[in-house]
Amino acid sequence: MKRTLSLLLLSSLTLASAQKVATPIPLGIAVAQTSNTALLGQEEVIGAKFAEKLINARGGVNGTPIKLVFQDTGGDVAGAINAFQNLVSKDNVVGIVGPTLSTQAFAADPIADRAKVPVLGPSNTAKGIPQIGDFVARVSAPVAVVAPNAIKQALKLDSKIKKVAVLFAQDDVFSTSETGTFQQTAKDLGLTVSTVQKFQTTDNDFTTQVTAVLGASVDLVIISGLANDGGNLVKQLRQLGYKGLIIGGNGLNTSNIFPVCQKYCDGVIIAQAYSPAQPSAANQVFVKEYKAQYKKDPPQFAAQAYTGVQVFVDALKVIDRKKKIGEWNLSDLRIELNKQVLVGKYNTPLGAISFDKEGEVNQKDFYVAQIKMQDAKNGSFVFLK
Ligand code: 1QQ
Repeated sequence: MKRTLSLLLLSSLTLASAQKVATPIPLGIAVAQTSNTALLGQEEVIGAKFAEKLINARGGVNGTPIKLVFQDTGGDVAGAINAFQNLVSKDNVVGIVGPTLSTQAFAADPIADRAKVPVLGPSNTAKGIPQIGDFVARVSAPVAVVAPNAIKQALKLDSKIKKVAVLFAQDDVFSTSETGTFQQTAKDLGLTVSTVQKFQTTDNDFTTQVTAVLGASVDLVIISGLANDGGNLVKQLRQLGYKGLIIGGNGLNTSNIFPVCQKYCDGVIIAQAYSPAQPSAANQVFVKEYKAQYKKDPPQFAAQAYTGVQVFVDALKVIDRKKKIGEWNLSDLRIELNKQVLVGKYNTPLGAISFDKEGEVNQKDFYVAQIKMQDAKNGSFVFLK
């Protein structure tokens, strides 16, 4: 099995080295278009497609259009591996924006890394992602940087908070990483973590965990999970009588949880790596055009996926000025693209960003939003000061 895989990889590498880059320039998008993870991935599809449209309307890569190649990862590791293998060996993309989850990234990114295909994680926020390999970077700031802002904001809203309950999905790498940050931050801010409860992303019934939370009489509940499980947990906490503040992690960071927790989503606090109010010219143009098309503000995952595509395109433009993209061998271009991504500076919807040597994003501005539900179906993320 291993041998067949490496033979396959070898033959695709040999092919790639002989092969020119196609026109339009193929760029891979490997995110969750199906499964519960699509609650998160859907916004990435929208953001990436929107980037393709805007970028090509402005001349693509110095006159050469790009073409996104989508491979659905689904919500699991096997789906992500399959999507990455297709993009690397069949679709001959120059780079990959994906996957949706950190859990998937730890399994699939090494495939691209070994084949020397640059990867930009659009939403992988667990500790250790850029360290997967030389060809792996991310535009999604890590939980260590983003998550603490939510607790600080909760304390601004209620300075009397003392006792905290923490819940996390133990089968998800991101959730496990994020809860570590949440628990450490709570302690650093002088709060007592009264109970730590575990669940699975596949769970639907949280009676056991909610009972423990209620028994601990806490003033703040912090949830690290994904959209469907996280949304159901919020709903059941409220239905069983929890009245205090709730912080949701990045896995709940989408209006797609509204149909899950409905009116009970109201008041949930979520830290943000993106704000529509970010004042850069790049963001203001992005917001204006996004609103014209979708009649609402862009959400974080759309902005991050857009940024992933933009970073690849900006880097391709620099390379193209030295030697036309169509004249490169695919395997050489992939290596050059990885180098250029890491040294460039980008004016994006996330503000001005760059990368450190390992591929970690350097980003300045972070935010916190609170969900406001108008009724059981309609709501919005209100950014807090
Ligand atoms: C990760 C995440 C996800 C919850 C975002 C879609 O941050 O898996 O790292």
